[in-house]
Amino acid sequence: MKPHLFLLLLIFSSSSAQTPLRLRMTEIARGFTSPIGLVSPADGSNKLFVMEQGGKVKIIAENKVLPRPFMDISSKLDGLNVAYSEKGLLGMAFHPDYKKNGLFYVYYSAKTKEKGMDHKSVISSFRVSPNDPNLALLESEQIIMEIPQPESNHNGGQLAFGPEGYLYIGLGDGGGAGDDHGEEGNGQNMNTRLGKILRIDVNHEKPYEVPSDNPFVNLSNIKPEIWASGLRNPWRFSFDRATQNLFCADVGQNKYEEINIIRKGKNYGWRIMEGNHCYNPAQDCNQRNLTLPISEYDHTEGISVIGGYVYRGLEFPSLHGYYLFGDWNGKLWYLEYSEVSKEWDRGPIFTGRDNNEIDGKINSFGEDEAGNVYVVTQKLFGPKSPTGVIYKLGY
Ligand SMILES: [Ca+2]
Repeated sequence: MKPHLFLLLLIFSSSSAQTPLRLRMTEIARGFTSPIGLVSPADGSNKLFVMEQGGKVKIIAENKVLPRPFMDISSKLDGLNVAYSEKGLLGMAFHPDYKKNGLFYVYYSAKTKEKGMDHKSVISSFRVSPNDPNLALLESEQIIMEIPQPESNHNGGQLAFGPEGYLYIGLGDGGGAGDDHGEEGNGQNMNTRLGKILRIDVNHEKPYEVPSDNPFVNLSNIKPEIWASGLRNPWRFSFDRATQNLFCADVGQNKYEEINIIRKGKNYGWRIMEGNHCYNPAQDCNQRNLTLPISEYDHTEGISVIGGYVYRGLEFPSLHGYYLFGDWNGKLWYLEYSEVSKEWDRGPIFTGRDNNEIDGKINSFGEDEAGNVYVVTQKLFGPKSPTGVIYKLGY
């Protein structure tokens, strides 16, 4: 082969498929039952808190799971079978001043008596015991927000504090399929908090206040808590510590999974669009004022996108700027911003197997105080199936 032809082929092949990222998954702890998240209190303790869907929060300290849970709110939950339910304890975030005020926030699914509703989403604050840093005070609960849920699925569940200290909450479209509640569905209905990312200020005596710089304050028929709209099931989102970009993985309907960068007041398209494609109507949909994802893949590759983190840890500087994420089916990917194309390119993450799939399902990702990124996995599902394993990602 002539050298210049070989060079041409090389250029062609490198532009059509992103280079695999070869990382190592180091097991940190195992034995969790339906683990659905991992958060750090960022208090200098290096402890990790693992949420189990059934209502327990367990502490990993020095790579060991403490025998007594930090918290158990299973009695507060609406009935669920963790083998298939999307309800339960779904999210948790520590207050930025947790070390001083002991406050943290959880998102869970509770029973409701409201007619026509399946359950309600509850966002509450709790306090850690002043006498025991490894024990939450259940009686300290203050309910911040309750949102009626018409169906059992698509509940979102992510909680995260933004760099400015406000609390962001991810809510799905109310569930069922195709967002068929009401005339236009919930994602596009600005008079419901379903299908949105909310932004609230919890640093006040009353449960919460709406920040005055939210995009839709003082408008009739628009919920002022809304930060962004048009989402289907924003199961996991995170802030990039360096750029403060809010990366949100929105789980798709039948065909497309997507990653978005969430900006103030933007509409991310659901149910008009699924990813970059018209959904309802299926053709010639009106895309005006809609913000398209930075990346999508179809259901030949995955089934439910699981949002991760932009790596900003100190341990692996060459990983900086990579958005690490996956799919529930066990596949791991990265996104990398190209200064040339001004787009985010997606490539596979290999972790020892001959493909980018792990041995198990991916439920969530987590990040510790130092910026290390963790994968929250599970092999078998069921109320008594402690097959959850937490891995750290790195070289
Ligand atoms: Ca979208």
